Amino acid sequence: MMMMTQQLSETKTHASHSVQWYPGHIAKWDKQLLDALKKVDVVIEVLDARLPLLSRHPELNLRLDRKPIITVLNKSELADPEATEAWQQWFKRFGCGPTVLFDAHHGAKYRNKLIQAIASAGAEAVEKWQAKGLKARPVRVMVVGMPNVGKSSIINCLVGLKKVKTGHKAGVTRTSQWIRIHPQVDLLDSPGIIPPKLESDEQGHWLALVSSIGEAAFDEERVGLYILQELQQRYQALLQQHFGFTTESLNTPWTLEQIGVQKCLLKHGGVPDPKRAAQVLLRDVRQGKIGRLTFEAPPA
Ligand SMILES: Nc1nc2c(ncn2[C@@H]2O[C@H](COP(=O)(O)OP(=O)(O)OP(=O)(O)O)[C@@H](O)[C@H]2O)c(=O)[nH]1
Ligand SMILES: [Mg+2]
Repeated sequence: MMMMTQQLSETKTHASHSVQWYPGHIAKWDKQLLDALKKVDVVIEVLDARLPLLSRHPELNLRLDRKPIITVLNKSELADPEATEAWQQWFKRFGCGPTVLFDAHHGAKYRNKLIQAIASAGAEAVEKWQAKGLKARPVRVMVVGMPNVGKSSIINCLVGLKKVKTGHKAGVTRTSQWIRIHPQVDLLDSPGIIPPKLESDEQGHWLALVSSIGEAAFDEERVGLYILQELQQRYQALLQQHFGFTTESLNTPWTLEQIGVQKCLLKHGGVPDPKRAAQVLLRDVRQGKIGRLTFEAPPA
């Protein structure tokens, strides 16, 4: 968290309680986003199904000017199914349009549903276009979302070919391009957007966990310890099983050193290595090795 903290304190001198984290090309994209939004009929916002609200652009809806929005809950195969059900109900009540579950690693299964959702969301725009006597054109759609939520992977599923560069780190996509995904649908790939305001370091920790914040911007040990103790409260049995914690330790907050001991991640002299423990924890949570986990619950 060192770089992030540095940046946070710098920003705090300008606006107290306002935490900003803005890598160069993502900051630039904000203007590009506004320009691109004007060119499309439908917007697909990709969220991480494990962190739906924190991975949502807080102001996107305001900028849409009543354009239809489709919310895609991606990486749904990694999320807790019960929590996902609760989130779907929540989006039905408080969302801005249809919600589509997605798993871009098995995109063929989900592709048609998303294409259908785009077609029905865009139908009104196409009708208006034709009513004006204009030549028919495909529905124009763009994909937006925070870094690493799976935008490019979803586009690859829609296109059916691996045309768009994907990656496991934040900020892989740096330019935009139109892609015809269906005879009647043109799709614009877009770089990820990071929420311009992080209210707290804790939000930064969760975003670091899902790799929406680049590795260089956070301290693995700090994030790891926070995540470990939060997940202890929500998924204690799964973590206990995965790391072999003893039942006596259930009532005290777990530490990275305990993971170090259990997984033999030791430094010289045989003392547990908290940094390597944090790396193992974050990797295992990210990859779903501990189980299907969701990191936030719908607001009451
Ligand atoms: N498990 C799982 N991993 C996924 C899914 N979708 C994408 N990923 C992985 O998440 C990482 C990021 O995917 P990208 O498609 O590059 O994400 P992006 O939103 O385009 O990222 P940026 O271009 O950095 O903004 C890659 O390692 C993908 O393989 C999914 O549904 N399930
Ligand atoms: Mg991308």
